[in-house]
Amino acid sequence: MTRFAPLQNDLLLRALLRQPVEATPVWLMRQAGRYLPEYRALRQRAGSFLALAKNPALATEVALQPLERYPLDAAILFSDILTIPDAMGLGLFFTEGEGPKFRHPLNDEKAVLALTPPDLAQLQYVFDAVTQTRAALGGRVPLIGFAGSPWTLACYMVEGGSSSDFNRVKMMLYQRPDLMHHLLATNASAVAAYLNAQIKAGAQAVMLFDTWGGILADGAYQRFSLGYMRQVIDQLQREQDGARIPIVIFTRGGGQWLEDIAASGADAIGLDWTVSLAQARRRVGQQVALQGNLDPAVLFTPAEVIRAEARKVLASFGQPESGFGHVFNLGHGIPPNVPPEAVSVLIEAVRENNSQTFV
Ligand code: 1CP
Repeated sequence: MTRFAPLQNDLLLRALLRQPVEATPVWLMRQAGRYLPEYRALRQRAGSFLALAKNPALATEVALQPLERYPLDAAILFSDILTIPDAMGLGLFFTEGEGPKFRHPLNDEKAVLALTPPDLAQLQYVFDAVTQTRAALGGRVPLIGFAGSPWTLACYMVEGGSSSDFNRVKMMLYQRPDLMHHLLATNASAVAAYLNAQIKAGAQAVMLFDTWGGILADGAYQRFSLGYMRQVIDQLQREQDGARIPIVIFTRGGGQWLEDIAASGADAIGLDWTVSLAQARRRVGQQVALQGNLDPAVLFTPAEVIRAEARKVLASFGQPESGFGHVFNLGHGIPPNVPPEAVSVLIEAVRENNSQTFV
């Protein structure tokens, strides 16, 4: 017996598994976040982003905020990909306007070799947020859990924060591939254990964010990013309470490697806006579902442009009778200064299309 209320809207899960659906499900990467005034108010009350993310009750409240405004077909855990390196002892902190930073980045060989997967007890606040969010949803829509890819985590761990060129991490990859493989194998074990704990806590689908996979050379991508995502997938629990847990891989800038990603064992590929859904479908066939891929910049344009661009994305995937497996999303996260009304226009446009094409 499951501990949670029965799922009333399983469109997302069916679309990710390429089962028939009566409408295209829609959710948006970074749907909980700074573009919402109610998020900014809660973050101010909590004191910081990390105070929100480390408090399961507040994280639950934030995860539900976008669902109070928009008829979305999924909720996503409110957390961050950098919780894992934080729990490995790197000391995550945020400086206003500068994004994430680590107090103890991996500066030398000794630091890399000393690294071990975290004690999951250190991440209990994340698993509690999963369980509390799932319970608060009451079966309205499924809850997506997530983690960073081993490579994307390594980028932040070696650089000590974000970077414009990721030179340090690339130098390590080229000069000391042995060390890089050691780091990635450690991250892969950590990510697999972390996602399995999220699944046990109540996550109904999981997504790997490979935000920086696209900066790698062809060949290096397969060895240093995709190979380790595959290791993660191989270790994941694929069923919970009798339901299959779909896995989504999102490599930003990964358009040229779709065939390789489709063969990774993932159920779905998240696409950025640089590849058309039509082309992606021709290349991967019925192997995987596709999630995406409206350019987030469209959210800064007038309503009629948003509607037209949303229809183009839906038309690019094609009509439902020619095969299922599309989850409407953006090609990357919602930018922080998007007007919340633009998101309403977008979601309505997707819904309207549903009533016209699904009969
Ligand atoms: O309030 C704030 O100012 C903090 C902003 C913020 C938020 C809202 C950060 C810091 N993280 C998050 C939440 C978050 N991060 C979510 C859950 C919310 C949702 O999707 O609704 C998710 C899925 C992430 C994942 C994440 N964090 C990624 C992968 C996705 C992507 O956008 O590419 C990455 C790269 C991060 C690192 C990170 N954390 C925060 C920021 C600003 C960044 C990006 C830093 C950079 O640009 O390199």
